[in-house]
Amino acid sequence: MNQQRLWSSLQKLATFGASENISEEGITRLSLQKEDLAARKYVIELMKEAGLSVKVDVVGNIIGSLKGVDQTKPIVMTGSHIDTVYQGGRFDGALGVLGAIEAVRSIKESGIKLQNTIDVVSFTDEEGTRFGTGYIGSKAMAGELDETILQLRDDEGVSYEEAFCQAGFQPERYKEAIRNKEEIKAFIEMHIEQGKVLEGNNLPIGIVTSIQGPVWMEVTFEGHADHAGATPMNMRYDSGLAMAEVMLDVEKIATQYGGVGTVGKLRIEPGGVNIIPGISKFSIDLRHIDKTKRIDMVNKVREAIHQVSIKRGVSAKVDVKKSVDPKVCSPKVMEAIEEACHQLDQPTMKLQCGAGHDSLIMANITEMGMIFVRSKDGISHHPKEWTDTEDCAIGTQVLFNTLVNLAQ
Ligand code: HGY
Ligand code: MN
Ligand code: MN
Ligand code: MN
Repeated sequence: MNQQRLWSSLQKLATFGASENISEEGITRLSLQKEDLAARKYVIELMKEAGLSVKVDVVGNIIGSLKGVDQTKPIVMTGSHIDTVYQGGRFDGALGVLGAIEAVRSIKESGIKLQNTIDVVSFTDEEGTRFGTGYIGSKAMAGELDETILQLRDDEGVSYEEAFCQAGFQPERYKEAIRNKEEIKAFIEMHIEQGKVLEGNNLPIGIVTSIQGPVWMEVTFEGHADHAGATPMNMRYDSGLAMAEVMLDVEKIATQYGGVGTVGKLRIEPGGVNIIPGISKFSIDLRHIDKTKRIDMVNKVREAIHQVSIKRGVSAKVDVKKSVDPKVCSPKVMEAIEEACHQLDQPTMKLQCGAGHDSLIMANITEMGMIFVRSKDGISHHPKEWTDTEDCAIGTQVLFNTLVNLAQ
């Protein structure tokens, strides 16, 4: 495993979508936008340099294969994503794609002959930042993509379908991206932890036991835009105050259930200083590691939305944009990762995962496991996201051994 080669590929990938002042404004590389398309070309180049046979499927998943000795055996798959959030960091997703390319390239260079083929995948649109849903590439592979997704529009009004076609993909043929269960033996994703647990335990590597499931809702309150000066307080239908109340309800309910709740994206129309908000549109991201509690949280938040709409005389519309159940990682894959750490004399620990990943979807069609790599100060979805080069290298070496353990 060549640490320098990995590190320079991570720094090069970070340039695609980097703002001038990257340390303050980070990287914005939204799915299917020009920065993402340029980054995709770079990833394909890296896969070819690594000696992998590369194909891109109808929804833009980039798949680099290292052929195994026995083509009749199911493949071992590893990968992550290269799209980012707004003003994101250098490592979220990127480490799981570039680290996988480096691990498989090193396996090839080492001369080890593996029985099973290894596929390295860079999934399309994991984050969902641009079109408000996410996990598109993994959902297409798992047969969970439905065509309503293709009509979603970004903030500029561009539909997913248009964006796919402009990028040269064939979204209407999305069913061709489906991989059946039998052809995949296991899926492993290496990812930065994006939390503080590994750092708190002074460990570079963790083995994920389970992953929280996210629900994303888009709520629209419609009241009456009116004059801010001439309308008495008791004669208003203020959609902005309705939104404000529900934001606090989300915090209260998530805290009460021991889950997490976030309102990260919001918009008021018409949006003038002296106009009472007519329409307020906002996102709600709710997560819990326990499926039943997550359902209860969602129901409580829906009830809160309903109560506030009655109290304030505003109409409410709730669209669920994403709902993925929490997942437990495969003991078999966890064992392979643990064996890899043992082979490398690498102390590790088991931990839960708060963030969502393509692994949540891949768990629906195969044995899934995740390798976590330490995040500095637990920061992520932020320009200051950081993982030391040594930790990236250790994570990649653990992935190397895990892949060999599963595919030999
Ligand atoms: O939302 C998440 O947890 C991930 O970053 N997509
Ligand atoms: Mn992310
Ligand atoms: Mn990620
Ligand atoms: Mn309330």
